[in-house]
Amino acid sequence: MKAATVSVIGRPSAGKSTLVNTITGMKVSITSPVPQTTRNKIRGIYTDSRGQLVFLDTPGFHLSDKEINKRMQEVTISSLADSDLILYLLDGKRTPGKEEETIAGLVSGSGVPVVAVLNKSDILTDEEKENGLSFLKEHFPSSPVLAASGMKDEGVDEILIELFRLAPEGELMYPEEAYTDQDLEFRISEIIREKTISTLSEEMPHVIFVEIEDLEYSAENQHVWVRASINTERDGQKGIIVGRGGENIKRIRKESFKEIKRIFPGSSLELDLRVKSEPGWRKNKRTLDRIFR
Ligand SMILES: Nc1nc2c(ncn2[C@@H]2O[C@H](COP(=O)(O)OP(=O)(O)OP(=O)(O)O)[C@@H](O)[C@H]2O)c(=O)[nH]1
Ligand SMILES: [Mg+2]
Repeated sequence: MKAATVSVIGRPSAGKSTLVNTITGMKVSITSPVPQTTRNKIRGIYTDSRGQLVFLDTPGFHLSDKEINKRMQEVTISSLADSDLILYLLDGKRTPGKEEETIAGLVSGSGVPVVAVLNKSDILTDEEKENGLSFLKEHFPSSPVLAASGMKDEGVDEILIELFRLAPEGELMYPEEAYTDQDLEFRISEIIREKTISTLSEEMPHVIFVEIEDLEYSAENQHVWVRASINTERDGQKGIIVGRGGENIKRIRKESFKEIKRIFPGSSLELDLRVKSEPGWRKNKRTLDRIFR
């Protein structure tokens, strides 16, 4: 039996969370077209007859001195220290620059065995493929270098073959049927955050965080009650979340409802969403401590 913890590392929007969802066959980690969606270390667990791979989906590494970015960088760097293997994803649609060089340096300098993947192969031109693969071969001369599309599930089996090949022998760390270890509150708050992000334009996703204020689950009555807040950074941003005539918040609620229901099949669900503001939260140590717990 093989068993390994695998950090999934790359720039924001490289497709890390999408790939982890494809591999586990579950919605483990939220995704969006907006960079810096993932904020925490999210475990996605894959088990088959070869053994078990515990993927750590990480926040895309973004060079920035802002407090929140530094917290996200810490999450990513601490994942490297916890891992037996690294799955490095390069977004073939973006030309590598200083940020990519920094990540490649962190990864190769960690001493952890690497599988290097050029991602989004489904939309790359031949030239982009060639450039991406030569970047990876140059930076990881002794690692397997592959091209794949996490979204289209192309080349993903080959990634698993290489990861299992490099994985150490070991016992399962989680039960065979496990696919994540996230607690219920966190999963629900992430679903609401994803649905909120998907209704917003470019910059707004970065100014929100979601908190579960109350969660009651009665297995006996098959009833779930959730009260959550969507928090913005300024008072004036609340109206954008709510939308004209409450149109936006209704959509967020409806989409969140559908997905939260999937976690509790057969139960009835009450979902109460509130929009609040917590001015300057991205610089507030106590709020950041709650988010990056
Ligand atoms: N064409 C294509 N698009 C992809 C692929 N993988 C991910 N995407 C898209 O790229 C965007 C970012 O995907 P995510 O999985 O959220 O990326 P991430 O690396 O987790 O991003 P952060 O959490 O922000 O670091 C989304 O719009 C995805 O649909 C892929 O293989 N091909
Ligand atoms: Mg992500």
